[in-house]
Amino acid sequence: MERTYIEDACKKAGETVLVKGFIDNLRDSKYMAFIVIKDITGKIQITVEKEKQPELLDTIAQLTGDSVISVKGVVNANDYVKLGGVEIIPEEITAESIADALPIIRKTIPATKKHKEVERSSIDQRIDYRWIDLRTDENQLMFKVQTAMVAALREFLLERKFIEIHTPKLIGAASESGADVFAVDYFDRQAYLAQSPQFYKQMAMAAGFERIFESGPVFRAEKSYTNRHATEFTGFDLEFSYIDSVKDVMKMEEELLTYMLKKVSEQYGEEIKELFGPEVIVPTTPFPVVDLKELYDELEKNYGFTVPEEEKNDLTTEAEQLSYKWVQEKYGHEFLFVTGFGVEKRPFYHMRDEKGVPQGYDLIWRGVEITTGAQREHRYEILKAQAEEKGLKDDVEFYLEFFKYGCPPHGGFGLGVDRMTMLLLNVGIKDAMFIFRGPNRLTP
Ligand code: AMO
Repeated sequence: MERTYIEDACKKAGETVLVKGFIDNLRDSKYMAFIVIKDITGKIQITVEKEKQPELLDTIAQLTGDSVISVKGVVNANDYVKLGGVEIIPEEITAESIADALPIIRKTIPATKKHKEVERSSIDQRIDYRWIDLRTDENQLMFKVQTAMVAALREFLLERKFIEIHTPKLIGAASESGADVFAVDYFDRQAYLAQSPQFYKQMAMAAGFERIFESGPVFRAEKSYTNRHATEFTGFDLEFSYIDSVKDVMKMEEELLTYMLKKVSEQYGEEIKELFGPEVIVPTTPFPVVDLKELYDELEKNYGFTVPEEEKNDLTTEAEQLSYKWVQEKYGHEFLFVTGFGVEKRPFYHMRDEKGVPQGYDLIWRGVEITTGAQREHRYEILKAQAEEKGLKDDVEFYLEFFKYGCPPHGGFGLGVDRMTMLLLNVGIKDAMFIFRGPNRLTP
């Protein structure tokens, strides 16, 4: 017999179905056994009246929480069943895999008259057994939401003539900063893990692709122990040609994110609210924009927040967080474009205006940076001089070649997929990643 997904089985009252999944809950009492079985689409109760079905008792006695079972039985509509008013009266139960007692507590178990509260395991303990942790409704929803998020981004771009590319992750030179790069042995040479598809996104512009995007792994050798840094994360990067200024890049990004949030809200808004709490807010366009200097002035004026003058060429973490309060109060918005960063804080490939200001931005969502974007310098001589000014020469020679044989003006940005997931659901980055990678974490 063919397997039926549980969400479909729930609609088949009166029919015999075969369902398969993990045991989500098990209550085995003297006369009755109630087994809640869960697959990726939902949960359903299996109700056993023991007297009527003595042939099932041996199997039921072996079962433990999280064991995997197959159940063949008749779907029965029953208003007394709390879980959706439907149950399965089994004919056969097969134990496919019996689970040992679980090594982690996935959710706090509230105190009862007889037992004290059992505290939830820490995120690090849960990551040790991530596959068990990932079985929760919350975690499974998280990855369905992430799928919808990335699918919406892709959909938006495909409709606008973007081409999807896949660039190498083993590279010969650092693109962002030499300090944060992982070196790996590459036969008799040294290679690096890509910190960004930056150089290759731009190569695609020189190749006349006009509009490209890539979703892929990004590696950063940063010893950061924050709730928003990982040493490997998923980047969603795009680049497009024939722009007039960085404003075109910002416009593309705000339209892209608005589209994505609308899709996520329609598909999962209610479930997200129910399981994680936050509302999915579809933003209005245009997003607010502020110059870095003006932002520091505003933060000082409104909240008495100050930083030393020499730090005002970059956005500090505290300022980033506080900017959320400000943008909400001033614009009733969750997003904020920040422009006007100092040359010394931006990569050499950002185009600069006549005053030398890099034509780039950071996009802050709910107080956390999710993007860096910019118009790029596509004029060979200027780009070469900017690279030299940053002390980069031989390493970027191959990249500079991209601009020697014709290259349109272009720009683009990079989004952190894990950061977006984390901010959307109000969890930490370790929770938001399938498996987190940090300075102390290389397994599982
Ligand atoms: P940037 O270095 O700002 O820009 O990275 C782009 C986005 O990637 C995410 N991100 C991270 N996420 C998790 N852990 C980290 N350690 C981490 N570092 C960055 C953030 C960030 O905004 N080449 C440019 C992009 C471009 O100009 O197109 C770049 O890599 O969400």
